[in-house]
Amino acid sequence: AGEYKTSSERSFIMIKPDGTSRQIVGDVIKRFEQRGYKLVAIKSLVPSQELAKEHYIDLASRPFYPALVKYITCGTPVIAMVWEGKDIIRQGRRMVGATNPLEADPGSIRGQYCISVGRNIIHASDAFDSATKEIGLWFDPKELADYEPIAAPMIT
Ligand code: RTP
Repeated sequence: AGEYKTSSERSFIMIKPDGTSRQIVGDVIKRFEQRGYKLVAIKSLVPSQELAKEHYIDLASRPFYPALVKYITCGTPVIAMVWEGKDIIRQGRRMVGATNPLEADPGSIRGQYCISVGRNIIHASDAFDSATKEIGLWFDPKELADYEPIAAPMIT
């Protein structure tokens, strides 16, 4: 839903507690970097109940909502990130893979690392509107870097 931006499009990508435990943080970052995306914010935190509930507010009426909030706030940190670049919202969803690991492409992150919908290791915004909301929820504007990558290597 909503409009898609091009090169400055941003998405909220979060490694969930089971992803942190499984030590896939480096691989996830590497996949997005090597695909060509720019990391504009990253932090490790244990989300409060309030934050987790608000993040998943659209699912509040679903039977699994309490368990979902408990999982996200279990005490193991999540890795909250903002990635930027062409089509990052749609590409991020493809790279993460389908919600149900049984339907996740084997080359996707979920398809490679998990087997259970209730422990599906990573989140990616599903639309422009949710990306905007989630970035605002998890990050202060000051935490988002606006930069042009410098040419490397530098001689001096
Ligand atoms: P996410 O928001 O985490 O990226 O997941 P999604 O859009 O692919 O899927 P969504 O339908 O929004 O569900 C959010 C998360 O809720 C958990 N879930 N558990 N036990 C269940 O049946 C069930 N269904 C969904 C998953 O962690 C899912 O990612």
